[in-house]
Amino acid sequence: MRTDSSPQTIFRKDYTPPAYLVDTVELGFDLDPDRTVVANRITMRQNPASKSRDIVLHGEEIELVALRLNGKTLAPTEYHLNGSTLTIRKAPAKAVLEIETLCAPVQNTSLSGLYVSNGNFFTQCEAEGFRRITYFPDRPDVMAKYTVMLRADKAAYPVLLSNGNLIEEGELGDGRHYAKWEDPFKKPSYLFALVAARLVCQEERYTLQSGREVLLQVWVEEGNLDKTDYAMQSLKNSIRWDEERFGLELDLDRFMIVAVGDFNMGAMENKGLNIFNTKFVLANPRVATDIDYAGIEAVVGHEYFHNWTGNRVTCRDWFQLSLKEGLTVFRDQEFSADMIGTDSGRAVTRIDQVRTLRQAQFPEDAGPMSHPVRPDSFVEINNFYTVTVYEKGAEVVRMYQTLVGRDGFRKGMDLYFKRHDGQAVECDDFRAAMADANGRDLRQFERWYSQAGTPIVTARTRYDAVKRNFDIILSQRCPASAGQADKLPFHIPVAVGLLSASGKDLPLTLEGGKHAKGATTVVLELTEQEQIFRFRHVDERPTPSILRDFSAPVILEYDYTDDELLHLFSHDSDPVNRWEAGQRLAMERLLKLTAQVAAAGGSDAGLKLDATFIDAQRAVLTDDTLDPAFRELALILPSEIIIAEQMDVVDPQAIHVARQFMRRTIGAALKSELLVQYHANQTPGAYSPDALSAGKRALKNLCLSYLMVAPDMAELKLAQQQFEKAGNMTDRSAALVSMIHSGAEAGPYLKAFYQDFEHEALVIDKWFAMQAAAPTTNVAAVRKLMQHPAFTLKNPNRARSLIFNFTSANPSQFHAADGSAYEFWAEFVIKLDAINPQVAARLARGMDRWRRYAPALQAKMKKALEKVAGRAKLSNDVLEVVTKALAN
Ligand code: B3K
Ligand code: ZN
Repeated sequence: MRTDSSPQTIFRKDYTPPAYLVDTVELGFDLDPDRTVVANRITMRQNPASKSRDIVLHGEEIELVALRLNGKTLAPTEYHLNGSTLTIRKAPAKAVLEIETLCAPVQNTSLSGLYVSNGNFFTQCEAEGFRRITYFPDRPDVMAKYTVMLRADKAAYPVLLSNGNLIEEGELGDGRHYAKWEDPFKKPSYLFALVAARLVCQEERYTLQSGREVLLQVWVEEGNLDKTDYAMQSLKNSIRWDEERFGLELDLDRFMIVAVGDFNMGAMENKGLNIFNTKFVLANPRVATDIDYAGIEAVVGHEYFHNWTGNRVTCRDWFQLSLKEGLTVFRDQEFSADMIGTDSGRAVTRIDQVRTLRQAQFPEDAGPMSHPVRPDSFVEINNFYTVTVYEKGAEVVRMYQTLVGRDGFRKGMDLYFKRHDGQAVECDDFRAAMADANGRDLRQFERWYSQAGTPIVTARTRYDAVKRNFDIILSQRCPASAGQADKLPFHIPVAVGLLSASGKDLPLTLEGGKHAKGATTVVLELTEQEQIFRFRHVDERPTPSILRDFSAPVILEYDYTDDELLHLFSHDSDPVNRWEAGQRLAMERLLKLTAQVAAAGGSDAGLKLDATFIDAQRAVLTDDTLDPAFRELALILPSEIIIAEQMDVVDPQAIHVARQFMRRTIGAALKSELLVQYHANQTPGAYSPDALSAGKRALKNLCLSYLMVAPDMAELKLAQQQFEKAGNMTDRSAALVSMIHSGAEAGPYLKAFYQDFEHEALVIDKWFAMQAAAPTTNVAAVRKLMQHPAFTLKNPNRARSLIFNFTSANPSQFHAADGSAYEFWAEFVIKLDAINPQVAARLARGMDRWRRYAPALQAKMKKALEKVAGRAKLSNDVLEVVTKALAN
């Protein structure tokens, strides 16, 4: 909670090095839910890079019991406690601080610092949670070696874990026991972790490529041991992949993953002791979907890869967050793609990434919270764990690889570790390593880190049949974003191919280009405001395929004709652009239909969908040479959120009606083909989460959802049978969702589902989520669901499952004309803020795009924002979000 009246903005330009460096930290914990005693002994020395001689420590929500400097107790007059900083002025060059503090983990509902979940102790320190455990220079550029002594009741907390290696354990009498852990590597405080719990583990000895043997453990609550195989397998795959792709070896003898039910985000990369949201650990076919399995693989990989990109080389300050997050997301994306192994599988993962960017990052970049990949300021750092820092950050890293090639990228990574292992560095250091290892000038590339907003690349083309030249003229601009008016040109890699009339890739000769002879895709480097690129020896007017593989996170404008798009949709050898052509065809139609619905007062009477489009959809649906996963993606229409982003004034109801009309029309026109594919893509036999099987299930379930837009008896029966006979959660939940969305009586099925999974928290989350996101669920229905005994605001997964899915995945109900859902939003932002500011601030983001709606809705949204902003007691987290929303 805010203690002083106005929140402070922290600026990147104000960075100063720490006055003192820390060599060792010895922590002692006497764990008790109500009153935990923390003893902390820090060995410090003056930092030659700083002129200051003041020791500055951070502390929050903890009670200081004793403070000693070099053996002598300090009287309250010998230090200064101001808000959350404790300062010892004019300290000696060498200082040993001994600090004793108290905290109350059971009362910690923010889930930051040391807290209790289901009777067990866990910690979460990133970004600034360590200061809620003890006084410390809680900043990432202070790296030290830690020794940790844990003491607790043995019956209640038989398992005591911390970072690094277990060096001693034993009994204490009184039913208490202890464990001593030592982390051999220097680390910043945000990577500290402890767990004291009643847990069980799946463990395995694993041999690294070097021959060294390590111990791997996945810790869960009793009763969940049947759900740890996939996390363990993913961990082993991650270890192997990082050895093979980047030559990076696990540096510890022991690596642990611990699952916890109450957690603010996905997982945390604490050194040697990764703590995970149960959602990204627990899986078996009965309870987890294909998407859950893919999520586990990605997040286990992500946290493991942080061991090098984040832990061994960390961030100088929190403005550099993308240094570790953008890079590590890129690494987990490449890992997931490599695990599938096929080109088409790789393309499917790439299309998913593009969809996430458009669904979440582009709107963020165009809204009030817009910020560069490396922000210049923040009020609350927890608000900057964003899709911009993570996903756009990963795109920025991907562009290096596109510019210098895969081998060049590896050289850059090698140099980065050679230069910076054990250091806390900046995004600029990573860029310098990429540039220096490849002899490239990447100075202009820096703008991807400093300028916010999504660049718009406009392409024009001209063909000279006599000279056989084809010119692509590219220009760029970037709209003003919050706090940034004028932008300079970016360094943009634009991958391009040219298709012949028969749909074949033409071999390319780029004037002045250095590409291989016969290449069919070349990367154009757009660095100026406008540039002309000339292709020679082009015998016919080609269809350009621009921004292949989504080579840069930009919006591409090109005046494609329908015929050109249809040509690309049928033939482009680049699967991402092939999919993209289909999305453009759909989007054009969706926007027209939406305008017609709006003009007709919300009615879909008289709407038409052209046969050309339906035929193109049919062709893809029935093309058995295409990967089922690709076909599914090609047939999903752009989401209501993505359509909204294309409109000047958003009309959520009209979008919903238009999109539903289109789905219903496709469902009716392709009914027989959908049925054929539904049956052809069954996956009988034992469940396997592999990409091919998952792709078949995705296509099959998409077919079902189309058939269920306006189902007849036979189609309803199909869904019901699938629900009843399904041998896995993917098929079971897909059948149930299709029933809920069709408006058919789903009550008995929802009830049966609930009863079957009453004791599986993650499945009950799904049960809430699928109802919250259904366009048939209005705010009154959500309020009713909140009365359900299984609902609680205290568990982030549960709160998100119902509230967030309603406010962010159910736009036509969230934007109900009477504004009742906005009032609901305000009420729960406020209620959640009193429990957990980080979760509340995420919910608060739901109103970011309020200025884009019709005036009547805008006024109601503004009122809701003002209601929240006007509260006397608000966290900095929520205050920053709503203040920025109202200001920009
Ligand atoms: N580094 C953590 C995120 C911490 C979020 C703090 N609010 C997880 C991850 O990105 O791997
Ligand atoms: Zn991360």
